[in-house]
Amino acid sequence: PELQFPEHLNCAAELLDRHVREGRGDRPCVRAPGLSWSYAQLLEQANRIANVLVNEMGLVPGNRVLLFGPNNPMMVASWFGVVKAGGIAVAAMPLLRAKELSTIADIARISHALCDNALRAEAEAAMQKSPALTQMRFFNVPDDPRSLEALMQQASPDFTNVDTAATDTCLLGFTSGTTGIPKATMHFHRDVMAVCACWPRHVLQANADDVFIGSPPIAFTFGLGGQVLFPMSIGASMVLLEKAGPQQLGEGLEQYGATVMFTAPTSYRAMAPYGDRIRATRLRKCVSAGEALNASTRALWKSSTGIEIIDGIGSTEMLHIFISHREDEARPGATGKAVPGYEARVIDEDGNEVAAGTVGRLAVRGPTGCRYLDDERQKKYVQGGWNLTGDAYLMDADGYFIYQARTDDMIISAGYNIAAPEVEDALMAHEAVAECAVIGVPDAERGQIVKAFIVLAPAFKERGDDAMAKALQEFVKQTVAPYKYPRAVQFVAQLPRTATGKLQRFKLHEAS
Ligand code: 3UK
Repeated sequence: PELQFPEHLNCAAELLDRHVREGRGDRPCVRAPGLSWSYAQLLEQANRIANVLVNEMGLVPGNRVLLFGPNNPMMVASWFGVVKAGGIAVAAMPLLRAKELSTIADIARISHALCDNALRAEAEAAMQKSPALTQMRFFNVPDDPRSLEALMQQASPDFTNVDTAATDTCLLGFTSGTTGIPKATMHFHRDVMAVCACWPRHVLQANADDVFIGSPPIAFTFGLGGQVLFPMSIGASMVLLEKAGPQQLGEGLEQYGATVMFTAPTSYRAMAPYGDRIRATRLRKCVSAGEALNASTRALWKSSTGIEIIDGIGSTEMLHIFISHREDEARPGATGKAVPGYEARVIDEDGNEVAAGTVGRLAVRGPTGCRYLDDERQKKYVQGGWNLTGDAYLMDADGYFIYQARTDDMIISAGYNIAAPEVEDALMAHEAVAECAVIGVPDAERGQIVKAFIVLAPAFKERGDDAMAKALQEFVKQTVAPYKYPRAVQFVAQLPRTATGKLQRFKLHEAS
């Protein structure tokens, strides 16, 4: 890929202003319930916000700006307003509460905030706790002269973008905290353009007529890329849904004629029963990331909708997807190959590449990479120029990367290495299992034993007894090596998850 960037680069100018300058201002850009903005209209909103930030809120380049709201047009306009003004966008998950928000505000030294009025109470409580956060305005407020919209009306629709360096930071991403502590990573204007030039161009291969839709929050770099940056990098359009559960996504496909969808494996499973309705929509490309896509979910979606899912592993640290595959290269159970522009390999504890077929630690490098605010963490994550993502992978003889587990989720029982997700996949194939999570728990004899937490499917809700546990154990022994079966089984009503839907295994460890 062409990854040479000029010394001066503002990614907002490339993703937004460029389309208007080159005559595509009337093309559709943002769709949401009751709203449709062209590129020119989004540009005007973003320019007004940039003017408010600079003239009314005293923003100077380098200030960190909290963006707090669900996926809606004002969130996107605000993101571009901040970046145009040379600020650093720090988007936070709408589910966060005041305490978590103020932690983020303190770690990121946030001074300014643009928040959705629906989240006003939490935002204001966070402001009380974080003294550096002094400037806050709310959007989506009807008839309030102090609202962001009211200030925007007074502001000029023109704005000269701040002449940022390609290596100036434009966003801070917070990891979702599967281990409990949020970590902040920096990304430059150049990084945003680099991710647009790699995976979307070489793997996704969408075009300007595509309509993107998806569930991940914009505050999650998966959502920011998939639903905002990637469509805009090719002059396509996005559908923004504040609530994007399986049902809303399905309705969104019908209502807006979306063609490219980004969501996670759980959501594909939930939508799969509605294959006939989905086949009647314009949906043509489906992307899964955030957690491993097992072979059965891939097969289920394919048989239901006719569409082969594009799987991809990405991370907040790397900004977006670095191992993936095109639809026609899909291999059930594999994540894919290194995205053009990136290199990936599997290494041992000493950093040496292991042979094909051997499980080891995933190491990646490319045009984007991890820059934690915290130097100690940084040293652990980036070693010898390679980013260690914390995932256990193996590469097969054909160069496909096959996910095993988070490195911490490899269970060692009586000397055997067992990857938790493999046992989970085996359990998921049983009709009584809606969701499950597997961990290793201490055991005097075997070191660790495999323990499964199981959420039963609605039809089996009342049957969480010993007989069911036994049946599930036998079922697993039929499909994977018997030593991997869960010796302990616990039925639970739900599993602990982060705001991005990731399993919080540490909470299960605590509960065991
Ligand atoms: C796991 C996957 C197997 C893996 C993300 C796409 O998930 C994203 O970022 P996070 O920082 O988490 C990163 C970790 O999640 N993971 C993600 N995708 C897959 N495991 N198969 C996959 N396809 O453990 C990884 O290290 O929350 C995903 C784009 C941007 C992102 N930030």
